[in-house]
Amino acid sequence: MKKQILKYLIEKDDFISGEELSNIFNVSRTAIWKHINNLKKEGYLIESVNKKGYKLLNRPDILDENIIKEDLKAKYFGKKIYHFESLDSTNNYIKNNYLKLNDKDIIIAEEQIKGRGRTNRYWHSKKGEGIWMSIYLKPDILPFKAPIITQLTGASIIKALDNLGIKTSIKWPNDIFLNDKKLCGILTEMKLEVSDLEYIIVGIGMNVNSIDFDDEIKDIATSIKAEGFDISRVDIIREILKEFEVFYLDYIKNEDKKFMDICRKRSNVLGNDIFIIKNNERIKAKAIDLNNDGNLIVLNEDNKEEELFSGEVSIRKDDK
Ligand code: BTX
Repeated sequence: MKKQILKYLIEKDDFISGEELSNIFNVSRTAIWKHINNLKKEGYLIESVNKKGYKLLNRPDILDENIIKEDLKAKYFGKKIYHFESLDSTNNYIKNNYLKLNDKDIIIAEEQIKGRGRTNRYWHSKKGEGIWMSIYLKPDILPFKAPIITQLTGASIIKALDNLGIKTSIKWPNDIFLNDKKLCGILTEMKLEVSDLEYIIVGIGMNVNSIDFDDEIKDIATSIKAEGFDISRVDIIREILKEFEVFYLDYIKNEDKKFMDICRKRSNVLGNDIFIIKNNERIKAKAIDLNNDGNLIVLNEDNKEEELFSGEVSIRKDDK
């Protein structure tokens, strides 16, 4: 009921009397008043004027489904958004509930208690400080075509932030950097049923409002705000969903991979000396290209070309 009243206030964008609301929702005016008070406690700024009623003036920076949808340009992604105050991990939520979810559903949490990166590394996801979001996908593609969706997502994020005036780069295959620090990570997971693809989960973790980072990451991490930009999480999510939708549908329908051009152009490893981390070994190499399968081509120490598959290795920049 509270959410419906809120939706109504958002759409109305003007005063509406308690009486009118009580007629619409078929409850007493006192019940309406209680819901309005609860919304105020959550941070919604609602003006109450005698004889005129209630008007929504301002909303808190929360990632509510209705707020995101209000000016969403994506047609399919964002149709259904599940928003939680707290989850262990938005990727885990999908794993545990996928039978109840539909293709393209979005899961967002204000905080994650056990946010995960690759190989189960901890992903810091404090309350209200970032975008902790997962997209549930059930495309009709062969499993080997799924991993490149990490880079498709990376290109969407780069484009989304470009639209908002923030120029980022991508560290192959799954990290977005801003001013040489890690802004965002992508964790793509999939489930196979025998040899068929059951689903893909694309998890996106982006630091937006964080200023104080925990010791473990304070030298390597940054946020939109820490770099001097004042952009709401809602606006960033809308842009990401819009750009992701274009690349994703083109890829699934036509195998179009033009997103790889962005990954190449905005790579912060191509042309650089790197270390390849494989089975606890650290091997020096030079990153020279990114092919259309999303694999990194390197020159190893014997000057031989080698193709690196994103699922199998991770890389470090030479100076890190
Ligand atoms: P990754 O394995 O590339 O990066 C993990 C590493 O990044 C950590 O070991 C740590 O050094 C560093 N790190 C941890 N937290 C942060 C942070 N907030 N900002 C910058 N650096 C950090 C990257 O994995 C993929 C992360 C995906 C996170 C999303 S959030 C929504 C979804 N749910 C979930 O559990 N994971 C994904």
